[in-house]
This record gives sequence, structure tokens and C-alpha cells, in this order.
Amino acid sequence: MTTTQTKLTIKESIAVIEMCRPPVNALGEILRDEIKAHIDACENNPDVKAMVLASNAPIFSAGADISEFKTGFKGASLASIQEALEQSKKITVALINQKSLGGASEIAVACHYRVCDEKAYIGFPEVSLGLIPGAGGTQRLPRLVPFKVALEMMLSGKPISAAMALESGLVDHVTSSEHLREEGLAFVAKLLQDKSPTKPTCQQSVKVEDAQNADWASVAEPLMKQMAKRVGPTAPKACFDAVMNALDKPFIEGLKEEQALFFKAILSQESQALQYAFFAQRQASKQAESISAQDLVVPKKVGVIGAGLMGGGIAMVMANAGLEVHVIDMSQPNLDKGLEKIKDNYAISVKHGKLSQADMDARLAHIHGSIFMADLNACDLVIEAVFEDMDLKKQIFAELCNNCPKDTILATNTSALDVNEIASVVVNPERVLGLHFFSPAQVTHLLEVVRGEKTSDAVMDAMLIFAKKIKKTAVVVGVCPGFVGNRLMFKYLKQVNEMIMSGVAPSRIDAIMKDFGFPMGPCLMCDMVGLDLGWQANRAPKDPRDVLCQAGRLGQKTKAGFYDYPKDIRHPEESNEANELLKSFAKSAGVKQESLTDLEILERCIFALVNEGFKVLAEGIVARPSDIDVIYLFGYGFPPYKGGPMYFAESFGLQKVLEVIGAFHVRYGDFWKPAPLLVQMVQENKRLKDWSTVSAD
Ligand code: T1G
Repeated sequence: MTTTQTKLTIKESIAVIEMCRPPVNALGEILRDEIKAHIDACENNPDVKAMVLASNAPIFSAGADISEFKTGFKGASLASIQEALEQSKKITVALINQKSLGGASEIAVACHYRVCDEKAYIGFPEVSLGLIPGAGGTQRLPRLVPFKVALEMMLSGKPISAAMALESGLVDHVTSSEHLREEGLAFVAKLLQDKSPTKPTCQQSVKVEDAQNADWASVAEPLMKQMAKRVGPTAPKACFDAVMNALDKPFIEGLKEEQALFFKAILSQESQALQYAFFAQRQASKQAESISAQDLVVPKKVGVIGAGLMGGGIAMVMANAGLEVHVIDMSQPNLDKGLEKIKDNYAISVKHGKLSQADMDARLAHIHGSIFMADLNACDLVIEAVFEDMDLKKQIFAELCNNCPKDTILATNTSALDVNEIASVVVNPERVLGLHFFSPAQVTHLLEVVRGEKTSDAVMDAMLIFAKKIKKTAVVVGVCPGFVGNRLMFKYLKQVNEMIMSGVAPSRIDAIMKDFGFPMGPCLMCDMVGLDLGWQANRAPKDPRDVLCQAGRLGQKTKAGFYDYPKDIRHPEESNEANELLKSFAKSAGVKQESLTDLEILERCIFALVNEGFKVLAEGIVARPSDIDVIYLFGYGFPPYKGGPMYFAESFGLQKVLEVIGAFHVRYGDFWKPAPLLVQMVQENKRLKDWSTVSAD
């Protein structure tokens, strides 16, 4: 059999079946067929006394091939592979390197023994895709590890470390990372020498202590609630039901029920949206194929200009990725304050057990402060994160040209200013771009990589590789006011303001958007960010935020904004004062009061994003509609199981979206003029993935 994705070697009666489908050994049809064929051959080979499933990719395997979900599973099933391993008369072992996820972990638990390296992580992340483990995981895992561990692993989708895996019984042996193969094979040889038994997992009893007394529903409830915010309620409930079957149903019956629940989940709207988001996220930061990785200079030493909230957060991002970072601030007191704030942030993580003291110290050791630009002379990337003032930024970039090597990449963290204007003062402007981090930079996933008109492909590609290194979800965007995320957000907030002026209570809008799936509504979000962001005290109030700022209600920082915060900022309360202020302002402005349905409020918020999204697309500010979705999923809290604004619009029906926007246009004027691209796509009955084929107007 010509094998293209596996390699079989047999030595001293141990057969090693190696998966070789880089980069992640996704268990696609060919790989499954080849694994199954090797197992069958080894089963019938009298020289083989033990079979080992290993990998020569950087990880053991990422599990089932998600791209096959739409086309259906052909060829050897995971179940047939598992059964062959589990029922084998020979010892079967999984040799896990680095990561084993989903279907790969389900194959591993069907083996008689499991070995992993000390840095390995083993997990069942299916619930994060709106699925459940669909290859026996819900029935086999509780037969290997304590029931609570199994339940929590599958409901959270979080992998466990090698140490946890050994302690819980998920693996039988842990090796060094350098010598997994030789130590692993030595372990197998010893199993043979000791005449260790074959141990079909399915024949083992479920590891549950006081099953009769444990109230598993209340154990699971917090995890299910937490996951439901990301993936919707279907998958967590299905996962719980499937795992509970292991407690009181025979293995075969539990397996059958798992299959039924799995196929129901895989067809659910939530899972379809989550599968879409999985690939959209990766597509958004794909480098241009034109440049080979070795020709790219991926930064190792980073400079940050400005030790304020953003600069400090960006410095932490770099230190967290193990990079040396030089924080420059012209004022020593500001620099000291900024460095102190970084230290406090890390100390809070240590206090909450999210970071060890050693890690905090190591990260702080990567951060160096200075008031001299000259200290940037060894940096291969400098990120400016100062006040949003164009003259100040241009002055800084001009100075950077004198203090950094001429090929140092120079990035601005501006959230809206024109990157091209900043580049205009720089020698070699092909090295200038925007890196728009979202506050707090050390927490939020999204990074808008803003391509200037002169930015080179090499710099863009280097930055996309760099974004992965600093664990950010990058999306390439073009230059326009607010780029993509904020540009759409401005439209959304304009609608929120207009609805408040027409008499809708801020708390009602928030409740509707939270019910849609956002972690919080727009008014609470504005209170959190600060209503005075961009407020000009000397300007006559023109919207609800101005009115509240004028009354000293700046948001959570003043314990009063759209809401009151009598107890603490975690407990917002309806504010009669704010509501009265807003009502009287609307009255004095003569704004027509109207009653809106919940659906109209939701549509005005979401379709404001969608209509602007089609304009952004048509202007070429993003390469594809899914990039807009990635920005909203990873930067603005759009519910992942709804796929993002553009995906949601398509699932709602573009024709219907256009009708709603058209009706708003009649009712509210030109803000709602339908985006020409949306009109065209509806006329030509195009799907989003074919948006670029609409006929040029
Ligand atoms: N299927 C198909 N392609 C995958 C894949 C998968 N499972 N995982 C990764 N890829 C592609 C990805 O699209 C990208 O492609 C490339 O591999 C590198 O990925 C039966 C049903 C493993 C932690 O949910 O979490 O098993 O862009 O950029 O940052 O019960 O990939 O290069 O063309 O993410 O090093 C469960 C999903 C499946 C794991 C590596 N498994 N993957 O991260 O690389 S459902 C998962 C990941 C299942 C069973 C059920 C990560 C990673 P391209 P990458 P990375």
C-alpha cells in the first residue's frame, strides 16, 4: 500500500504507525484509511507483539478533520480504528507528543495504554465547536479517569497537562519531551517483558466514587452556563447527557446515544457558525504565499513608545511572549507610573493564581524602561502608543527615523488616525503600518493589522507571523477612519443614541443585546470604557453621552453614567437621574418619541453593523466578509455561535436584511441608505463567499 500520510516501522516486535500529515495530523479520510490498514496488517503479522500509534508532526493530532464535516465522513471511521485497537490481541499504545485533541484523544483512550511527553496537553475541545466528542469519548474517558475529571474536561473543552493526565489515570507513563520516542518504546518493551495484559477500555468500569450521592447536574451547571455563552446551550446539554449515559447505560448503548447526540449537534446552527468561525479566524491572518518565511524578519526586540494604559498593556503582550521590550516615555514620572502599573497587573494575576511568581518575575525581567529614544537602537519593531494627536505622532515617527536602524518596522497603535499621513514623515515608509491593539491589550485577542498604502508585503507577512507569536488574532485592514471594528461600532452606537433620544431606555437596549448573546449591552460597555472618551466639554451636547458627561456622569469611573453604581462597578443599577436627564434633553431637542419593538431595536443595532460592513467590503478595507466577522467575534463580543455580523446577516437572509434596511431608510433617512454592494448581491442572488464576483456597476 503506497502510504502518503503514514509510515510503518516494525522493530523488535513493536510496530510503530506514524501519522505524517502536517501540520496537525487532522484525521482526514486518507490518514484514517492508512492507519486502519496498518492496524489490520499488524494484527495479522505474527512478528508484531505490540502496536504503537505515534506522530512525526509537531503534535500528536488535532483530531477529526473539521473541513470534512460538510462533506461527510468517508473511508475508515474513527470507530473502526478504535475497535481494532481496543479489541486487538496485541498490546496497543498511543505515544502522544505535545497535543492530542478531539478524535485523536478518542483514539488514544481506545488504546490499551497511553504515553505522553512532559509538555503534552490532552483534550476534548469538541464543545468549543458546538459539538460533543463523537467517537466514543463520552463513554471511554469516564472509564479511565475519575468521572468528575471526565465531565469537566468534556464540558469545558479544556485540555489537561501531562502531569494531570498521569495523576488522573488518562496516561500510564510520562517521558521527557526530548526522548518521547525512545523512552516511550522502552515503556512498551517493558509492557511486553512484563507480559502486561491488553486492556480494552470499554470493558473497564466507569470511575465514579459516590455516584449515587453526587448531584452531577449541579457539578456541571456552572460549566454548562459558561460554555453556553460561547457556543449556545445545545452542545453543553448534549455533552452532559452523553457523559451521564456512561453512568447508567451499557457501553454499546451509551455509544449509540452519543452518536445520535453528536449528529444532532453537528447539524445545529450553532455548530455551523462555530466551524465557520474556526476557519475564518485562520484565513484572516494568512500570509501572502508570495514570500517565503525565511525571507521575513520576525521581530525579537520590541520598543513601545508611551507608558500609558495602551503602551503598558502592549509591553505586557510582548513580555508574555518572551520578547525583550523597551518602554520609552519622555517623562520619568509617567514611565515609573506605567512600569508600576504593569507590575500591579502581574501581581493581581499571581494573587488570583493565574500566574506563578516565577513567571511574573521572568516577564518583568523582559521589560526595560527608559526616557531616551536612543535606547531603541537595537529594536526591530517599535510600536507607538501615545495620545491620539497626529502632530505628536508625526514628531515621534520622525525622531524614530533618527534613533532606529532604517529597517526597523515602525507601527502606530492609533485607533483611527491616518496611517498614511504618519508614514509620510518616515524614511523607508514601506516599513510603516498600524498595529491596532484593543484595550486592555494584554487581555483582548484581536489585533487589526493596518496596511498603509506603502507598507510592503514582507512587512505585512512578518507582522502576521509576529501576531501569532504574541498570541493575537490578526486581521488585515486598510486605512479609513476607525479602520473596521470602530468604524462599524460608530454606526451601531449612533443607532443606540438615536433610540435613546426617541425614548428607549438604555437598560432595555442593553437587555436586548445581552439576550442576543453579547457579554454586555452597549450602554454598560460605554460606562465601562468611559463616556468621556472623545467628549469635548466646550461643545454643546449633541447626544446622550454628551448630556451625561456634562452632568459629571462619566461612567463607572465616576460611579455614574447610563447606570448608577451605588455598591460597586460590578452592580449597575437603573438610574432615574440619568433617564430623566436624557428624557429632558430629547424633549428640548424636539426629538420625536416613538415606541419600538424589541426586534426593531435588535435589527437597528445589528444591521447598522451589517450595512457598514458591506461598504467596508466594497471599499477594499478588508479582503473578505469573514474578516469583518473575525473582528467582531474576537474584538467586540459578538456571540461566537452566531458567527459574526456578516455571517448572521446571511443566515437571516440578505434579501430580508435589505428589506429591513430599506424600510429603515424610508423611516429614518440616509443613515440607512442600503450599501450598494448589498443591493447588488441581492439582485444577483449571490452568497457572501462569492461577493467579489458581483458584476461591476
Ligand atoms: N481539522 C482540520 N484542519 C485543522 C484542524 C482540524 N481539526 N486543526 C487545525 N487545522 C488546520 C488549521 O485550519 C490551519 O490550516 C492549520 O491546521 C494550522 O492550524 C470526532 C468530531 C491543533 C491547537 O477542535 O485547536 O475531533 O490555515 O493555525 O495555532 O469527537 O489548530 O494552515 O490552512 O490553528 O499551531 C477537534 C482544532 C475536532 C482542534 C494547533 N479538534 N485545532 O494550533 O495551528 S472535532 C479541535 C486547534 C473532533 C471528534 C470530533 C489548533 C491546534 P491552514 P492552527 P496552531
